[in-house]
Amino acid sequence: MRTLIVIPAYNEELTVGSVVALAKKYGDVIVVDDGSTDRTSEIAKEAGALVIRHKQNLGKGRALKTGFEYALSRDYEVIVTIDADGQHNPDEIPILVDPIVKDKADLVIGSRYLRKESKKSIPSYRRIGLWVLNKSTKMASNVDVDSQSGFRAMRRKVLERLNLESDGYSVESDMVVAATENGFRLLEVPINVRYDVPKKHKKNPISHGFSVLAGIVGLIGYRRPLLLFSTLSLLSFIAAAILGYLALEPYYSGGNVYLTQAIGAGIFTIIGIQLFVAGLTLNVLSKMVRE
Ligand SMILES: Nc1nc2c(ncn2[C@@H]2O[C@H](COP(=O)(O)OP(=O)(O)O)[C@@H](O)[C@H]2O)c(=O)[nH]1
Ligand SMILES: [Mg+2]
Repeated sequence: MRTLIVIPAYNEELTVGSVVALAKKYGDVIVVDDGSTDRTSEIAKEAGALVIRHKQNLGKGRALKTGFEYALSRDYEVIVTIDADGQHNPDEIPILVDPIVKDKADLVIGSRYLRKESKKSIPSYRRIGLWVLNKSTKMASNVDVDSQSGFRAMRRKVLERLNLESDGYSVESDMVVAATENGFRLLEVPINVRYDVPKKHKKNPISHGFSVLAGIVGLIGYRRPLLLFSTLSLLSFIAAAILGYLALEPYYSGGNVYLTQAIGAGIFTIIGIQLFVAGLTLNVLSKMVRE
């Protein structure tokens, strides 16, 4: 099957060359240089990739979209995505493509969790963040996968149906949600991820984690509004209950009601009700939109 390997790259001159050189064995290679200020484009071309360059940095999501548009404009049947920073091993591309060729899956995700050794290699502070992101992706999609892995293979028809909203890193979760929603078959296969590369993460893990989480919460709000809003509403009611208790407790022990706490309890009750109503409304709307 005709395969296109899409490599999003932002300032990866140290590693993109070897990734391209190794990936070339398994299909045509396109590097989407997302406004790098180093020699990413030059080295990628030299190594044998087709290069499309964004004039400025638009984010990983947009870079992948550029690559996907190219794939759809040609007759590629399988599209692989792999990171340019050398964390993934291009020689594992056939492991991802195989289930598609054998018609066992439409979207294959390279997972760090299926093998003990590769799971252990994830630094522990990252593991916590990844757990949160995986669980919230699960809330949006109902599937529990290595939602942040950028090493994937997919059938052309998956791309034809995807309408990705995410520009940044939450694109990885977005793809999982959109694929399950369209009824595509998802499969995870074990891969290895290296953590001894020169520039393994381009963003600070905390702000990166929160921005991905914000993107995923947006996805949950869009796909499953009732779930998101009833959770928020429940939190409001809990806050109201705690404040209500603090307001009345002094009264029952012989003093006055604490007014500030009582007002707070009232406000959180109202917010809770409003959130719940908003959830119900959006739920109906999102169902209508999808029908
Ligand atoms: N096109 C593009 N690629 C990016 C951007 N940020 C990161 N990447 C690429 O996306 C891949 C994964 O990024 P990385 O920071 O290593 O993510 P992490 O390993 O999940 O922390 C690498 O190949 C990067 O070059 C960006 O703004 N635009
Ligand atoms: Mg990386």
